[in-house]
Amino acid sequence: TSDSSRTQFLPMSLLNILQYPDPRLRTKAVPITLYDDKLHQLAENMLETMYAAPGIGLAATQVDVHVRLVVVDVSQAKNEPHVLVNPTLVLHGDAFEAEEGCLSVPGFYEVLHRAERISVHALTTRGEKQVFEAEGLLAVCIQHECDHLDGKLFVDYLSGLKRNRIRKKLLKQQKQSA
Ligand code: QAP
Ligand code: CO
Repeated sequence: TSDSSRTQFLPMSLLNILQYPDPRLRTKAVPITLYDDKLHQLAENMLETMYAAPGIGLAATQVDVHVRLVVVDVSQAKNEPHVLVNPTLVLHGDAFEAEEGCLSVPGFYEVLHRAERISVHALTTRGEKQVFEAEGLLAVCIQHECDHLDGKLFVDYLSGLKRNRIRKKLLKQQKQSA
C-alpha cells in the first residue's frame, strides 16, 4: 500500500479526558510550530473523542497534550467542525449569558458571562491562516476552549463556595470509580 492510503486509513482513537481537579488541567499550552501528520491525527482523534462524549468543544489540554489546539462543533448535525491551531481572539459585543459545562467537569453546569461576538484568528493543522467571526454559542464555546489552553476552567469564574462543592463531589466520584 502507498503512504497516502496508509495515512487515510489510520484508525482514529478515543483519548482519555482529564477530570477536574487534576492539576494537569492547569498547564499552559505551548504554541504549535510543526504542521505534520501527527498534529492532523491528534485533531482527528480529539474530534472523535468530542463527538463520542458527546460534547461541543475540546482542548488539547483536556487530553493531556499541552499544545495550543482546540476543536469545536456546535452544529445540530455535528458536521461543522472547527479545528483551531494557535487561536487568538478579539472580543466584541456585550456580555452574553450562557449555561456552560465542560467534559472535564462532568455533571455540572453554570450560567456565565462571555463576549457575545468574537473575531477568531488561528491556523489550520496544515499551517494555513484562518480568520472568522463567531457569535452566540459558537463564540462562547471557543472562549471556553481557549481558556483551557491557559490552564483556566469555567469553575474559576464561580464563587469559591460553588467551586469547592464541585471539586469535592468530583473527587469523591473519582475515588469511588478508582
Ligand atoms: C464547552 O463542553 C461548552 O457535564 C464544551 O456530563 C459547553 O462539550 C461551552 C458534557 C457548553 C459552552 C456551553 C458535559 C458532556 C459536554 C457534561 C462540553 C457531561 C457530558 C461538555
Ligand atoms: Co471545558
